[in-house]
Amino acid sequence: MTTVFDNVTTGRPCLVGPQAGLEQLNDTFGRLSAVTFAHDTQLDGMVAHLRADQGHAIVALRGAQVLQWHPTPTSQDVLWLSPTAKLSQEKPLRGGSPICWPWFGAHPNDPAAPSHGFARMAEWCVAATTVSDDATSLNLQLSKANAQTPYWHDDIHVSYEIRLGQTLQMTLTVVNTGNQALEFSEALHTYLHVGDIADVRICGLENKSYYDQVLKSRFKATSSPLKIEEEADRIYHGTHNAVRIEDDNLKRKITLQKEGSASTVVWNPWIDKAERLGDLGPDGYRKMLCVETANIGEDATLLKPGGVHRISTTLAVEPTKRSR
Ligand code: TA6
Repeated sequence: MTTVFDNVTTGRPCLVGPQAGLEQLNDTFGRLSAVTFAHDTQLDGMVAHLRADQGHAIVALRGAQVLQWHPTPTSQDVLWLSPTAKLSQEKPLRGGSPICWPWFGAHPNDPAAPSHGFARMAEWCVAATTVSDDATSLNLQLSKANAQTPYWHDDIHVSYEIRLGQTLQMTLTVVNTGNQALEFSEALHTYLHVGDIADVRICGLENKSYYDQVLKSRFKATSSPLKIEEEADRIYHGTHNAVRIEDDNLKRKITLQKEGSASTVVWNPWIDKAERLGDLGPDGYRKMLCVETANIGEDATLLKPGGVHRISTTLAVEPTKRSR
């Protein structure tokens, strides 16, 4: 059995899913029922199943994309996933929490470059899995197998840790081992599952200024929690605080804590854009809401030689009593 050493910096086996195969992944990184690797027939791709106490999360190895999170066996999924999601398709999977890196939206100079960077379609390798009393973690690294992209830097090391416990924590770490600074924008583009967007309030962005990507202008939010009643595509700058999503339909509130992030994106395509996108399913826009931990544009990161940058999202869910 050959071990595929993908990331020479650590010297540890960093197994790239498709090349390593399920048997080697499970032999090397499987952790009984806490971490198993499998081919998901519905998604038609390789995924990791993480289990801890009551929680269960599913992570696609392609793009290191968290796809599902059930905090308890009976809870509704906290993340929304397109009903047409297929890992075998040569297009980003809509849903879960894709990683947008090292740019957000269109590339600033290259119209041929993929939207939201190359990381979410890239090969990631499995570097470590750990199980403790309170959490199960999966550590993935951007694989050298992507070196063919013109935006690859041999001396920039990108890793991603998914930590499943009472909460779900997703942390992107970028290390600059070279002698040139690197500037990048990024987002942990989390699609939250809501019962009905009409019954949702977004708290924590009151009175904050934002750039409206639909109206192409800057505005200041009101002093009331945000309700989505039309297409919303907002980039709030200078926001480091947590955001709380109150869902009266599913009778729960989701708290999204951020670290290392100064931008917060709120997106719902609404009716017309959802139809144009074509992969949200019937009335899918009513069931999803993106709240994204980001550093975009004026909040972009400049990582100097020897620098380490971390950005993370931590999701927590609590039931609420509020009736619809
Ligand atoms: O985060 C909001 C946004 O930039 C929207 O403008 C919309 O394009 C969304 O991301 C989805 O982008 P994608 O490339 O995944 O379809």
